[in-house]
Amino acid sequence: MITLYTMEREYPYGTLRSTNGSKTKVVLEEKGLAYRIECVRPGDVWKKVPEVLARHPLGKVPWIEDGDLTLYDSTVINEYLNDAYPQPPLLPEDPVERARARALENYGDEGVLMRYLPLIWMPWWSPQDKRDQEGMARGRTGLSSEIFPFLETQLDGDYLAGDFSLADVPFMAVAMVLQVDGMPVDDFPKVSAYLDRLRSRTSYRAIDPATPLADASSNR
Ligand SMILES: N[C@@H](CCC(=O)N[C@@H](CS)C(=O)NCC(=O)O)C(=O)O
Repeated sequence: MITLYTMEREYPYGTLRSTNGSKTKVVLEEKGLAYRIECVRPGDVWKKVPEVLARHPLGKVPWIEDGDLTLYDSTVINEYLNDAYPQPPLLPEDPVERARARALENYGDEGVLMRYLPLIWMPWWSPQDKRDQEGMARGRTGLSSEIFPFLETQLDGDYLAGDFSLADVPFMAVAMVLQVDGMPVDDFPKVSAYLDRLRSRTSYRAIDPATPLADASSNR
């Protein structure tokens, strides 16, 4: 069975999960793979303790264990899962469409999950009086001034690259964060419908802030 090492914690307003760990969880769910979660203590990640660095040389989550393999980085892990467990395929067959899907995945990862989303998400893990409200506002402004206008131009169908694919996976984490944050997206009708569509997928249940830790995986 695959083990996913990630950060997840329950709060009165919902279960908060690592955005990158959630990317991998979504793919495990979409593939119908059996897996278990090992919660890594946030303090051990922030302090880069040797036990974390031994599995992830950058001292981050997620990483997975699959048999003898230990593998880190959500994008690399998701590509591995798609190669090792091909059904259902999560990338288009055509090389050009495949490359386009990967480029959009990179946009979600680098442009959103590494830039604007942490400004909004990390404060939710702290008490309200300790949250950097200005940083949160900067994160929301980044989404509404840069990311969502671009996505509006990319969303012609239900998903970013044909059927649901790895390109959509980072945006599952965006859907999760905004469900807790409540940032309005009404000015972007395609994005708003897209985020609702992502939330209606069965795999979303495993990262839904309304799903408690105890029963988050539909595959266990
Ligand atoms: N590129 C990595 C990024 C991983 C990442 O930044 N994870 C966050 C949690 S969502 C983390 O561990 N942050 C702790 C740190 O950067 O010190 C991936 O896609 O897995």
